[in-house]
Amino acid sequence: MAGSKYAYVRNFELPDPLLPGTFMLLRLDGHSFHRFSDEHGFTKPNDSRALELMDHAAKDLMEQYPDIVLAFGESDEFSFLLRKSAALYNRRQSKIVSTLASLFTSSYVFHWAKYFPDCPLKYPPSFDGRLVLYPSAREIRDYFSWRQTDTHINNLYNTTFWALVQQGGQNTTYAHATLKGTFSKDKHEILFSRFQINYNAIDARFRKGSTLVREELPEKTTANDDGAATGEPSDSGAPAAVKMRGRTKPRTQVVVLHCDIIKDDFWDARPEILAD
Ligand SMILES: Nc1nc2c(ncn2[C@@H]2O[C@H](COP(=O)(O)OP(=O)(O)OP(=O)(O)O)[C@@H](O)[C@H]2O)c(=O)[nH]1
Ligand SMILES: [Mg+2]
Repeated sequence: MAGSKYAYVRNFELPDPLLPGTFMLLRLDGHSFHRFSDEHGFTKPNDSRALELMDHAAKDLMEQYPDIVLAFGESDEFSFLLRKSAALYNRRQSKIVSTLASLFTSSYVFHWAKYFPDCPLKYPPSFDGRLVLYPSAREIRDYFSWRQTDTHINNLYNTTFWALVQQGGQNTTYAHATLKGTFSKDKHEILFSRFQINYNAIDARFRKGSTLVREELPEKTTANDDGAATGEPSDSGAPAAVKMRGRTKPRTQVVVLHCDIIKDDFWDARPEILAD
């Protein structure tokens, strides 16, 4: 089909394929959430409503994109791991990053009122996205350890900082000065001796972030005449079992955990996450 004389401009659109057979790691991060959290009155240091809303948007993404095998979120960011063999959008980088960032953002806005019933959105939030390729399981393990260590460092600092301000009556400048040069054990000590806070007893959501994985649902399906599963969707809205190429895939649902993902236990229990 002959194009118009203008159609040559299409030739300037360059392909941006991602290397095959590599893990894709997509990280989304709230744009200027320092301001957004202020304007919407997020509680300090952690706002459970805001964190649960982030989890909800991440869950929507995992339910829409089966190639996402793991997600980890803290503060205003979420990381998504896509399996090595993912063929999503022919592995076109901009298509993947822009579509997933867009769905996450619209989901965040879509569910906003459920989590902030008394606080209408003042302006539309946005999230940036970046995609990095990693060649092996080692980098993926280290990536998630990096993010969860960041969660720990930030949360310990913020928890101690806001205890000094909110309960200790220090102004923010003074609280920063109090914490300057302190080690982890010093912050634990300040929390415990001055404010009777046992850091390890703080909600695991704040200390460990949110980890989203797929878990198999207990068998609830009945076989019809040709052996195909006819399970009803569960209450959680998880998809029913699907018969593919002669075998029935187990029904799964996305669950939110607040657990350690640095040590081996989490990964040993879920070898499918790093499988091809
Ligand atoms: N009060 C409160 N603030 C939060 C919470 N979660 C995230 N934030 C805010 O969001 C910011 C996230 O950090 P960054 O992503 O580094 O900062 P940013 O302002 O979003 O800037 P860019 O990402 O570079 O656009 C934090 O510094 C906090 O100000 C929360 O639970 N409570
Ligand atoms: Mg941000």
